[in-house]
Amino acid sequence: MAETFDVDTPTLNRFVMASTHDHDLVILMNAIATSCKIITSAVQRAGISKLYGLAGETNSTGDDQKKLDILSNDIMINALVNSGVCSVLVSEENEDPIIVPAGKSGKFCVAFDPLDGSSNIDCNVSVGTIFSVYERSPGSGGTVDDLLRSGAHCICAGYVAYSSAVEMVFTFRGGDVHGFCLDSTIGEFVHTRVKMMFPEDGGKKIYSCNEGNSHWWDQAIKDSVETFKDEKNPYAARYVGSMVADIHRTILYGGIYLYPADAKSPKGKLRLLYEGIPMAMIIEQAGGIASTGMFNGKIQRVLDLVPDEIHAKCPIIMGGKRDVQAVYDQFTKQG
Ligand code: AHM
Ligand code: MG
Repeated sequence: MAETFDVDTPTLNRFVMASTHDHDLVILMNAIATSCKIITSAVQRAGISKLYGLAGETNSTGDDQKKLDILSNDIMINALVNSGVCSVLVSEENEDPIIVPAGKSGKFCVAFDPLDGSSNIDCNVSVGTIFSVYERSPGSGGTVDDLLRSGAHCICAGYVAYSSAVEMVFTFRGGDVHGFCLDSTIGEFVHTRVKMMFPEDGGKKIYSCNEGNSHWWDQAIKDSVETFKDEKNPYAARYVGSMVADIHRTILYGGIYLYPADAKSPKGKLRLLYEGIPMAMIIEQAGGIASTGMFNGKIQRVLDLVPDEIHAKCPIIMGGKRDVQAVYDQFTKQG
């Protein structure tokens, strides 16, 4: 059979241009996509370029930074600062926000985790980039307060999975969720998944969490996971330990991902601005539920939380309705 060659490639750039009349947003998405292509190159050549291992620094949360963490962070900061459309950047790798100099400043505020899944970097297991985009508040010249707002103000969120293929998934506020695969032969992300939605019937029965923490979990979380291990029809346990990979699988196959609050980490582990909010927006707009579980005495949407600082943490229970409801049922039982 003769090979077909696409002369009308549906690229990410084309999709963004068709989806918005905001030229600055087109520039921003282009800068993010370009950063992720350069990070792809760094991730794929890490062994050859001797980029595995620690850089000898710690990040905002006190974690040891890997060489690839720092490199990916520099790649994103340089692209976003020079895009001319950003005023404030918050990165997992920088304790303080980055305020873009006046001459290059624009209307967007971007929070990102440049290379999420740090524990998987050195063993060539999937890692990812996560980002959320806010617009400056009216009248603001761009301060950190523009980002210290709930997910209701997030205008665009996405992630990129660096895996057997490189895939970007993103959504504009209120829109559908779309997936784009990086075609290395043309260096472009190509639209491959249109309107991503959780499987209607709940999909595969999969639970995904670091069960090594179960000793510190609340009873309701312990009971939920025990329920998933039903002896007649047990769920499968799948946990990569890279949020991007675990969430991507959860949307595509179904199931539930949990990183709950526990006695050791009462606010959970994951960070609200560049892990919780962007993933919650994608999950909800793909038809799932993104909840905190029981947090400060009530069950809340992750998108309703307001960060009190740029590296604020949040508990996360995300997935299809069938499976998150099973956890809610255990909270109800516990009263
Ligand atoms: P990181 O940003 O330092 O990589 O931490 C976030 C990661 C998530 O990708 C992942 O879901 C989680 O931490 C794994 O944590 P743990 O190793 O405690 O299971
Ligand atoms: Mg990280």
